[in-house]
Amino acid sequence: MIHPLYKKLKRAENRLVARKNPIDATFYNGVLDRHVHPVLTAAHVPVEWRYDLDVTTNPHFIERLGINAVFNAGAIYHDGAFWLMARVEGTDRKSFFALARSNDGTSGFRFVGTPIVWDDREPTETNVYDIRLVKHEDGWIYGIYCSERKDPLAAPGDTSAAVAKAGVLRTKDLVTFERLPDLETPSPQQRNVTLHPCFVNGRYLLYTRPQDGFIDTGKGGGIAYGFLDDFTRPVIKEEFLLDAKKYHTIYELKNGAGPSPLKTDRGWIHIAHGVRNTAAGLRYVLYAFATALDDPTRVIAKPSGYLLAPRGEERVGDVSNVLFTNGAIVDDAGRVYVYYASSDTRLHVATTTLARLTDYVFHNPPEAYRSLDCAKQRQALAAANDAVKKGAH
Ligand code: M1P
Repeated sequence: MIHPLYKKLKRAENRLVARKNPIDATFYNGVLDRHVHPVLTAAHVPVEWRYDLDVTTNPHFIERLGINAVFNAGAIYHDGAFWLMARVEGTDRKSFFALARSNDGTSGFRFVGTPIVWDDREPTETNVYDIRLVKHEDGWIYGIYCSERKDPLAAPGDTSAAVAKAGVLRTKDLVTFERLPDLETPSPQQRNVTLHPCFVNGRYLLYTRPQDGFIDTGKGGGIAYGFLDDFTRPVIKEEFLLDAKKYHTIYELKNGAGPSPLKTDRGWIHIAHGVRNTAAGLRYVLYAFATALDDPTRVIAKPSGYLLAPRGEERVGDVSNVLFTNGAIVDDAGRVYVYYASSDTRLHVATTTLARLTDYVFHNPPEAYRSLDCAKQRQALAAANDAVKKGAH
């Protein structure tokens, strides 16, 4: 018999899913609109994935498998709906992937099916997270994610040294997932690997993030790229720097590619994360740049500063002061949905259009790198505005 408390919890879950999610009128930057509520949280995870409903085996209706957080989701438009493949983290610290679906992309996301599993061909794989979904022109939907395992070379007693690799899944229907071998790259560790949706000179183009250590990128200089011929034997022989980390920028310490780049009439727009250190710890923000349509390995525009930074309640969570994105969708009308997580705890959406994003990336001034030059940028803007105001009178 089902426990009597089940209905109460299920009603609360249904109310949460049914909540409308209007644009947040308290925020404006002309580029993106934030929405009032997170699109996914731990409380969105179905009661059935957390509780044993049977009153005889669970008389106290105890949550048997708790959820800690839902964040960093891959995203794709498929079969007439918006799909998120979220990082769902249990109270045991393990993440798994689960699909949530919505009809409008900003509200009504409901987990469907069951947590995703596949043929286990990497027995050392311990934790999985941050999948990037992309429909490639070869006909497959690829999911590239961080596959983490204990460092086999860890010194005795070191129980936290880890190795991050890029794990690869592919599917045609978001139901059955085939696990392909881990991506091999010159860098000993990889996180934040993203696939370009088109063949480039007949090859797969991947954006990588070389790193020496599990956390520190070390001499890995920033977001890189490399080419691949065959996903069943995925070896990138050489990595080339695309977008370097740089002193006294919002991506001074490290950066990483976000979703697969978005095609516009001016170039491919990339939304990435940049990390700097502060006295209060690392600060992760989102920034954007564009690569050339005919050569997505060449950066052609990059506005200065961040596109989106943690704000209000977004600033607090398991890993505070973090915004991170690995999923975005463009609909047929050119509306863009950027799914971003805050503080490794919950998932939000910000919406815009390709036209607005293009204007931002190509017309906002580039980084000036020095305070005096930044002040001169603003001086020039203020002077130009004085002239505009005089013309208006
Ligand atoms: O905790 C913030 C983020 O840290 C990592 O990103 P990066 O490799 O760029 O430092 C990832 O673990 C990511 O999941 C996490 O949100």
